[in-house]
Amino acid sequence: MKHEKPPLGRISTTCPYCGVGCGVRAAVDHSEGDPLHPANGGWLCVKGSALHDTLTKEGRLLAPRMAGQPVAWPEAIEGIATAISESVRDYGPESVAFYLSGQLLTEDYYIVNKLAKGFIATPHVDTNSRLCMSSAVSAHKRAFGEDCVPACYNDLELADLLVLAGSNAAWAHPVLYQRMKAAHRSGRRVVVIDPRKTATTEWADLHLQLRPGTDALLFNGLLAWLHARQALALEYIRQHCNGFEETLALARSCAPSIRVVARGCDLSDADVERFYQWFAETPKTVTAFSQGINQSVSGTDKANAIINCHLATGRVGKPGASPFSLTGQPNAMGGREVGGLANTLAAHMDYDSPGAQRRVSDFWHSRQIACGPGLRAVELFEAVHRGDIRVLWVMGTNPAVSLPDSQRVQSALARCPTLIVSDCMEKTDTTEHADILLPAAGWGEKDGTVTNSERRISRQRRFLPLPAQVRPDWQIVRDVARALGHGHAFDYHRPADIFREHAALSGYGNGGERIFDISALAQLSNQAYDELQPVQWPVTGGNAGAWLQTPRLFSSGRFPTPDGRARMVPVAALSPAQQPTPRHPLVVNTGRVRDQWHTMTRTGLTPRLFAHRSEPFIELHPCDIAGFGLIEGALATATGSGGAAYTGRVRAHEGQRAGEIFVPIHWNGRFASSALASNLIRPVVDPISGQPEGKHGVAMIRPLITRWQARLIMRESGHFVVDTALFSYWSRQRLPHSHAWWFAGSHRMDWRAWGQACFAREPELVMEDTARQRFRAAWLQGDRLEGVLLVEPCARSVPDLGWLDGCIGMPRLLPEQRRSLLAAGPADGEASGAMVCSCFGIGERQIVRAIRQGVKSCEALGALLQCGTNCGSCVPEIQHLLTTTEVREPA
Ligand SMILES: Nc1nc2c(c(=O)[nH]1)N[C@H]1C(S)=C(S)[C@@H](COP(=O)(O)OP(=O)(O)OC[C@H]3O[C@@H](n4cnc5c(=O)[nH]c(N)nc54)[C@H](O)[C@@H]3O)O[C@H]1N2
Ligand SMILES: Nc1nc2c(c(=O)[nH]1)N[C@H]1C(S)=C(S)[C@@H](COP(=O)(O)OP(=O)(O)OC[C@H]3O[C@@H](n4cnc5c(=O)[nH]c(N)nc54)[C@H](O)[C@@H]3O)O[C@H]1N2
Ligand code: SF4
Ligand SMILES: [Mo]
Repeated sequence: MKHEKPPLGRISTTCPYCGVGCGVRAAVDHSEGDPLHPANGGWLCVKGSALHDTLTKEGRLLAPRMAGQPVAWPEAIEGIATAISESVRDYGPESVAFYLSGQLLTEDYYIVNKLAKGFIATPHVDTNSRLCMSSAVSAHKRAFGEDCVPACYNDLELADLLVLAGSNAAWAHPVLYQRMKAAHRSGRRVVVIDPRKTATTEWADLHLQLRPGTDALLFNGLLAWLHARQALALEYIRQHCNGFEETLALARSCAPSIRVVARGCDLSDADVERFYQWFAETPKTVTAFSQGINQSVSGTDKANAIINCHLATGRVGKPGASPFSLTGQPNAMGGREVGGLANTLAAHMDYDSPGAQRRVSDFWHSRQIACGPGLRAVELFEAVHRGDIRVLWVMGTNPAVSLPDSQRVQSALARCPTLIVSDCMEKTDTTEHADILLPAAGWGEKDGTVTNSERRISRQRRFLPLPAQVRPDWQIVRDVARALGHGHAFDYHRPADIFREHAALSGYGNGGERIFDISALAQLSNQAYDELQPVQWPVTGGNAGAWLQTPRLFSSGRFPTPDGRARMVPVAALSPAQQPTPRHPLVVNTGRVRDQWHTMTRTGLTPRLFAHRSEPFIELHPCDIAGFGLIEGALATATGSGGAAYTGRVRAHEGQRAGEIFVPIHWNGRFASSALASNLIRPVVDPISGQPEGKHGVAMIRPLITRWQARLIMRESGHFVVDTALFSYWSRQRLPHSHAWWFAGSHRMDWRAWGQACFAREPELVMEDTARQRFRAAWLQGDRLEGVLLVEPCARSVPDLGWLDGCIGMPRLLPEQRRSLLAAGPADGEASGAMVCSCFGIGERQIVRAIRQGVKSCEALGALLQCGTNCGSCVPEIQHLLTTTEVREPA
């Protein structure tokens, strides 16, 4: 492994966002894609490109706190150790639980898992990967015997048929998407299976816009159809698979014909047949799947239905032919390696793996080890609510936002006698409930490893100074372990010490039966660890078993099951649990937007990443907008069957199926009044994986009737606090030079007095029209604009803030600018519209104008406006505008 040194002053590290795991060359003030990293070869998406904008002290948690008061570290560590040991003494080890995250580094993850299961002896260690990958994990275990992703990224490029099931890769795995597109060649086909049109479906040769939740039926139908057409690899099945007859029988009884499948999935017969035909005739087929498959009560079955079709055609772990579960978080895979899920023990060993408990406790030298699976996320928080769990330590995740039924989760957090939260940020919906709050080092401040979707381990390296009172997660856990009296087993001085032990455990007593084996890395020197180049597991230093052929697994047809054969799993195509009723007639789909990351604790800091979607929204088909008495661009409230609500701006989307709404998962109590997607999702789970049904809630929707809508823009937000009682709706966003809010409500307001309170003084300019519910005021400091308040009877008449934000950025206003302040811009001003290209700040209206003037291609638009020429994340949207904008013929 040769160490390629980055240019002077740059450190090679890994992006902390998605599971693509792109290499980044970072310096204190700038970062760029690492051209030598095998995942991205130099590319970064818009989130990766904006990483540096998020490295601010703003909102950071900079000292430990107990009961809201800053304390010194020794006191915090002692407080935690006392809470844990008292709880163990009085209520037993199972009264202590840990809730972890796929965003922790492997070393952090390993050490918590060891402390909890091996020394406190509680099995209750689960992770947000339960909400993310656990169905794929269960499906891999059922089919292959171990949780292994057989494919590698190159397979996405080599495939002649690429099936993307429940994946919006264009937004969620943007660099992989770019790689797939760049490898496009004639004859290659792309099928996207998704109930709504997305940036990814724009690229598809065939979009199967199925009824949500019906994927298992579609793939069962495929298996039956392939069999009827004699398109199965019977010899491969005979040699390498068990369970074929039963699996086929159930598939045929659920999905006897194309007609039945098409009806069930709400697709046309012709489209279903076309997909089946393409699958039959294309040996090099990859089916990549993500949350549209996993986040379902039948997520494990859906994934197995996909894997069944690949096994039955012998397309597993071959170049360009494999099922491929795409991981979401940067270290979702690393968490699975260490055993962070409640049903696993450590290093790909389950509690019921023969000899595993003995082996792991020997290796750890622990006297008492947890002896059976712990509670999985949803059950875990129920146990907290019941009071069975009395000490809960949440690390690197924001469950108050991301778990279903957030009201219930928040009340569990509030009841928990000792809630410990480790986070980089001071204020999140979860930290709000913490009794002990620990300031964790963030990206750039810590060292360790992460593993991406293709099993590739990469280093995250530190390139920033560590704020004085901030600690990396592994160090905090080590100190607590020492305070609990386990110092002998936690004698770590650096992440490399932990990594070596983790690598050694993977090989310990592993006679070749566990594929996850990186024991060749157990002897790395500190320097070799520092210089570790991206490497795919297994890494066994030459004594690999028959199936260990990186970069792919299972190419030989041998699997890590007792008899070496894969298992096809009979799958009954069950319906989603949350079904619409007359009171809640709409199906709720939830997911990601391109430029935000989860609960926005980092991406919400940068103006650039707000430009694409600036407010919580609800997307509906235009017929539902009319049918439910809504108005596009106005506010609406969706109410879930649990009674909680989500308020957002109505967006019409032709690509939404009628009767279904889509809401983003990102907004939360820090950014809006009531915009938690999880308010619309009930905590029902897949019985096998325990993964919640995050993609299928039900709701009623009604317009939010208000008397006025207002926008406030301020240079400094200072100590401004939203008085939530005044408003039916608020949301906030960052602009390049200012902070901005939306407000809407019906209270009779004295706007002059309210504005005065916000800025602590009289406005310089005022325009008031009480009869029409209009009020506009501007605050200046000499020639500098400090802020503006605009109130209108409805949202439509509220002007865009782009021009005003530009004015706030000016060192001094020009006289004509000053005159236009209350009009929010010159009368002839050209607005740029909703942001499309965040890298160069190019808006939809600018692009549409250029298209109308005759610019015909994405490349030509790039040459003219620069849009789409940096990270490329917006190219699908530009292409969409090119196909949907009517070009005005010259008169
Ligand atoms: N920009 C951005 N990127 C991210 C993240 C982020 O927060 N922001 N998060 C990362 C993480 S942790 C994850 S897990 C990944 C998730 O990556 P994805 O799974 O690709 O993203 P989602 O938007 O959650 O959902 C994907 C699609 O599933 C569809 N879907 C819903 N129901 C069904 C169904 O029944 N069947 C099928 N076939 N499709 C359905 C939705 O319409 C949606 O378009 O993204 C990662 N990347
Ligand atoms: N309805 C619905 N619900 C969903 C989903 C969905 O599609 N629909 N998606 C689910 C999925 S796939 C996922 S992955 C989850 C994500 O949901 P969460 O994990 O809850 O979301 P994040 O915002 O990523 O939370 C990470 C937290 O860790 C903090 N943090 C960042 N770096 C560090 C660090 O190094 N150390 C520590 N200690 N803290 C750190 C951040 O500030 C943030 O508060 O949401 C799930 N919930
Ligand atoms: S695709 Fe974007 S978010 Fe994902 S790892 Fe690469 S740069 Fe980071
Ligand atoms: Mo995820």
